[in-house]
Amino acid sequence: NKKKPLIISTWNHGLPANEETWKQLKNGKPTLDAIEAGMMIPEGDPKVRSVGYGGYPDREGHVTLDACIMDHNSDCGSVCFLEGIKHPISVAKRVLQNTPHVMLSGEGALQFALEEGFKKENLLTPESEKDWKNWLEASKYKPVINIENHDTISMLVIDNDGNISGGCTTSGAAWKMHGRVGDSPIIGAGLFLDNEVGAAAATGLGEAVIRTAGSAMVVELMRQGKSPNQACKEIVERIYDKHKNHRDMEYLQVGFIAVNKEGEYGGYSLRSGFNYAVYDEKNGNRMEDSKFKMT
Ligand code: SD4
Repeated sequence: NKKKPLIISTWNHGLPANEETWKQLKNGKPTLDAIEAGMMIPEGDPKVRSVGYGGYPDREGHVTLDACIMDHNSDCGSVCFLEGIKHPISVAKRVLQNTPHVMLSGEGALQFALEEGFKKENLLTPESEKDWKNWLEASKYKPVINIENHDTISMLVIDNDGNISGGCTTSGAAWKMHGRVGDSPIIGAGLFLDNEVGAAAATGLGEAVIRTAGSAMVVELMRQGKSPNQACKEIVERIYDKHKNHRDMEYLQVGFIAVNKEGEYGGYSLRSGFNYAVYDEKNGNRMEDSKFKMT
């Protein structure tokens, strides 16, 4: 297809991430390195309170990170419940490249990261610590829909060779229980791709995405011939049907982005306010608003 390369990333913080990934692809860097470099930008930005350094902690004050990466050979690397490492996407890439496994968690993921030369640092910024202490006063767990227009960053890439890869990184739901892992590091939930078909990734309330194997289902619908937009919409409708009488409904937001092998892309969310950054040769790097089911 003539539409390559193509990069699509969730939320406003997708723009600077796309910018870096595009630059690296144009410089001939390996696709996974390009994805990693792009996603490191929101991870390292303390103003982004939903990813990496400066992310909101869990209810015990721990910033615990989830990330994954997947390439066109269906090789995957993932870390979850990782503390003290600023760039979990980089550790996920090392899991893919340097271990016989797909996923490392918690202490084991940290041990691996340290062995790989990563430095342990404090990721709880004074701002996030202050917000956590404020939250503790009422201690009411009610996830915020479209949290400051960022949430998880998920990125899907069609590279110079037309191959599909993707990544996902997040500090997870603010004020989650200690040990909680969301959809973002789970291949099939927060991210899935099949290089023959396309790729999909999620943002929003991870529990709902895991319950429905969200990203894997979007890819399967594209395999059956649905467009990226149609496939994302159908899975959002399914998530709505499964949750309309569920306790999570009052704060439920989910959004998907998808690309197919032809270079078509799309997105769809349950509630309004979701957007994604798209970068291609023809139109450059820009934000697009997602279609949605309800306000
Ligand atoms: C998660 N999808 O961990 C991520 C991000 C999030 O509310 O915080 N959602 O569920």
